[in-house]
Amino acid sequence: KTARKTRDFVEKMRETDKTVIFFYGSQTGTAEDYAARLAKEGTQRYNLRTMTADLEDYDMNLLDTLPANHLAVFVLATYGEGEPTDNAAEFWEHLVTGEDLPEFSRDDYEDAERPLSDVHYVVFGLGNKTYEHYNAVCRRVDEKLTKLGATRIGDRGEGDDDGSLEEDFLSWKDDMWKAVCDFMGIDFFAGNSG
Ligand code: FMN
Repeated sequence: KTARKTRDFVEKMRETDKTVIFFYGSQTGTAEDYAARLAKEGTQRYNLRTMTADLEDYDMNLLDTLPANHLAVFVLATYGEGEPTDNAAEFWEHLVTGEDLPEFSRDDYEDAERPLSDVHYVVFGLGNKTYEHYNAVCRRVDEKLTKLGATRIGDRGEGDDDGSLEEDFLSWKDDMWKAVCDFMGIDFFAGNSG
């Protein structure tokens, strides 16, 4: 008999005492690697309790149940004609290309048009400027999350795999950590003193 893994990431965060979850949409592993690096840096540098999560392993219609003092980070690659990776396809359909107002799980919203109004998120996209739909997945996810009432922490980051992906990532993430520390109420400079 095998143990069944929960698809409820909020329950998993509660059970394992995590407050920041790094979701990745990745085909060949780059976004997954970036998510892992960010999660590790958050723990080692800023003492945050982090975990990574493959988007296809969890029920993303529970996003509305993420506590307001927690954070969801999305690290998302774009493929094809501005399409998501296979592991992000269900999330993409639910959030972006599905019905006008995606269904979430709670039934006690103050504003039914803004079901994600307690949710705080960070987004970084991986793409390549030689493609027409540059970083379309992170852009449309960002736009939709905001439209549904969620609050982005810091600026959206975008990396260009045509040459500057790693530099784009590195130059984005320090300001991102500053914004995340402000949001989480922790001292950014303490993590950068050594
Ligand atoms: N990047 C874009 O911005 N837009 C695209 O439409 C796009 N299509 C791609 C199609 C293919 C077949 C490949 C190999 C890459 C494409 N990219 C596109 C670039 C990838 O998003 C980029 O290489 C990314 O770093 C891959 O991340 P991953 O290793 O996590 O899958």
